[in-house]
Amino acid sequence: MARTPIFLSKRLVRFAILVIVFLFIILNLGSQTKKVNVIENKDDYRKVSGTGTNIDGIDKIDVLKTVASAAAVMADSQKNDAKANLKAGEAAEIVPPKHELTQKEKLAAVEASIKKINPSDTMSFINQFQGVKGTRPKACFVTLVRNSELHGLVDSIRMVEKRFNAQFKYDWIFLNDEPFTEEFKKTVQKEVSSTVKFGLIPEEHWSYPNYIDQTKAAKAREDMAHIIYGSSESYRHMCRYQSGFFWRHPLLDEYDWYWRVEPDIKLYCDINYDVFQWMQDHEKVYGFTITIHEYEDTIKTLWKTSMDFFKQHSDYLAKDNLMKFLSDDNGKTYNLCHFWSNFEIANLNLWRSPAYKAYFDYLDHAGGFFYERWGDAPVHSIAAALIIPQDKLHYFSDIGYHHVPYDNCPLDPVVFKNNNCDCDQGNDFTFQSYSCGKEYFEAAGLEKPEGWEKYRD
Ligand SMILES: Nc1nc2c(ncn2[C@@H]2O[C@H](COP(=O)(O)OP(=O)(O)OP(=O)(O)O)[C@@H](O)[C@H]2O)c(=O)[nH]1
Ligand SMILES: [Mg+2]
Repeated sequence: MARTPIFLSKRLVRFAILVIVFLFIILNLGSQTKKVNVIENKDDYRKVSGTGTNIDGIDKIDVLKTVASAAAVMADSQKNDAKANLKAGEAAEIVPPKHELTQKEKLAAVEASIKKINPSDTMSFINQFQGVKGTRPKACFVTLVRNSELHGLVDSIRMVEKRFNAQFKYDWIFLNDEPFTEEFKKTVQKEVSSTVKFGLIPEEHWSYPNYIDQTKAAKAREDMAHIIYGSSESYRHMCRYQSGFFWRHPLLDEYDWYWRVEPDIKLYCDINYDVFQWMQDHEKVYGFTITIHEYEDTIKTLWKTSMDFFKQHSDYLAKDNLMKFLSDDNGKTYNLCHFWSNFEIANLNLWRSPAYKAYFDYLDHAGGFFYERWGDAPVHSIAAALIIPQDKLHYFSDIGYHHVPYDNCPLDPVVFKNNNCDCDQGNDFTFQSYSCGKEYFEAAGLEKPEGWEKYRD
């Protein structure tokens, strides 16, 4: 009889320990979930990822630490979980419980899946992220802009909202090499009907890499003062950024598609269908509205440098590429044709591909963004025309578009009428001789619209 109370109290102590362990696990799991949510919540993700280093007072390193400590808490709680099971005598062996992947495990899974594909085949790289047909694509607008361009930007936003986004509501990301002013942010937020995100560009994406000779770059700017933007330093950083970095901004990580919009552009017609969905469902990669010839003086060595790269990496060339659009002599010389990149509706994974990253890196080391004035338009165009098959490119003949001083005005009378176009077909640039529309139609084997010659100047 005297033993019973001791036995009972031992059982009570064991029970109390179990309750404490159980509570500990619950609390740990609770705190872990909360921390992970901090970066999974869209608004907080915006705060965290805005600059790559620091935005709105939150340091990215802190976030990584949060992820790491959340993973540690998770691992601890799993150990405790297993221990608790054993204590309760319910499990004969320790079976790790199912859990959400940690950040490290997620990265390892992505790396493993990349290794499985052929890294030189850009389409197979892009396809692994391809959304299911009919589902809404992960897409956004992206605008690189200065605070001083607010007025022209509002005009552009109003056009895009009226003609497209009021109906389709895609997020809009604004990027700047300087912090946006409160006035800028407030005004833009009022104009955009969907989620708006503001990002500061990390300094390492908008400065001289250590392999650039800045004295040589300064001399080049002096020598090129007679060329448009030839003396501008910021224009060169802008072109390099649009070529090699905007798609690396953390704010774009969650998207597969973007539509580039600049201040002071116009959309002349209604767009009654979801262009991102159309691109995704038709398995297109790069869409444009205007083609044009480049100023030769700005890209004196771009073609030679590009061809040197592709000679060393011929495996990056797509089989059915669009070399004919770029060159009239099978690659020997550049005919200066390119897609005008102030408008682009494209798949971000094109630029994230091993081929494009290696190409950009090669160009960047050659120095022409600073020693000449290489534009992002010919750089994007040469890559898009060569590393993906030609049927992955799409000319949006139905999107009425204006960037000073040229128009894409739909020539098809049905499109013009049905989409309420507000432009002068006589001004359409597509088949004028300074454009490269004729070259594009011929290289891609497309039939030119009836009467196209009458638009040629
Ligand atoms: N934040 C920032 N944005 C810039 C800078 N320079 C250009 N941009 C943006 O980059 C895009 C391209 O610049 P633009 O000046 O339009 O270049 P462009 O289209 O070749 O020349 P334009 O014919 O003058 O329009 C635009 O969206 C600009 O707002 C800069 O120094 N800082
Ligand atoms: Mg512009």
